[in-house]
Amino acid sequence: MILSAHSNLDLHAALIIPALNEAESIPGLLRSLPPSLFHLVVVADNGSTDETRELARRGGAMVVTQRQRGYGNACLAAIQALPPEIDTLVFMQADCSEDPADAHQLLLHIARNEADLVIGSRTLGQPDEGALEPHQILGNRLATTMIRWIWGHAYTDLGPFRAIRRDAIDLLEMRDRTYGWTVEMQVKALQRGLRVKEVPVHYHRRVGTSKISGNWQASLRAGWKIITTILILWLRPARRGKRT
Ligand SMILES: Nc1nc2c(ncn2[C@@H]2O[C@H](COP(=O)(O)OP(=O)(O)O)[C@@H](O)[C@H]2O)c(=O)[nH]1
Ligand SMILES: [Mg+2]
Repeated sequence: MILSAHSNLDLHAALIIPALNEAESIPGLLRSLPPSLFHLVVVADNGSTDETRELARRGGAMVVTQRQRGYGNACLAAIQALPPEIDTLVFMQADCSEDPADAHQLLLHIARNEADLVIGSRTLGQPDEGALEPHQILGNRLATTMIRWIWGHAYTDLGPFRAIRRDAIDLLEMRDRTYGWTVEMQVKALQRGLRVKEVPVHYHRRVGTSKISGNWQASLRAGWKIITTILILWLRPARRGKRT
């Protein structure tokens, strides 16, 4: 759905919301979006068995469905479905843990041409108590420390709430199909010389059931994927063709 012909930042930004079984949170989230910030809202679903898609459509979003499972797959399908006038992408979770109003801060650095990728840092934003699981905090610390040792850049978070210029994400040639997506973007941005910034964002306890951090098996899988993605990008930086 076209929400506005132009955002007040003079960007044509699309909000991409990967969603898996988020019927509890999607309607409220879509209602809470700032009225003129996004040119287009895309809900990227692959495999929801609840009413996520229907509720997203009813809430005014464009729904992209993708047969192949995985967080990265959903993001890639959403990007492929974007109309040509979109120049900036914002990724946000579907679970109301992030504050859509913070997207303005993310986009500001892009609109001012100060950054190509802006990460919403939950660490800098002092998350609500219990919003981040202890193993998430630890895993984030481990991953960001590895990135600092290898590439010399001190990220404070791998938070999924972020904004990126469309030409920048094209340059990154994103490949990851699952939970290595966020770290792949951050590492490749350093490898390919993009201007990266972080801004503090709010972080709340989610609405509905967690698919990753609230499930120990999924957490282990995601953690392993993040660490191996970092190591592979370090050891084989030119590996572009193979999809993971
Ligand atoms: N389309 C799609 N979305 C996913 C998938 N896995 C997680 N998500 C969404 O990605 C976001 C992050 O997942 P979430 O369960 O909140 O993980 P947590 O924040 O670590 O607890 C949420 O909006 C999920 O609905 C997936 O396989 N496909
Ligand atoms: Mg979440």
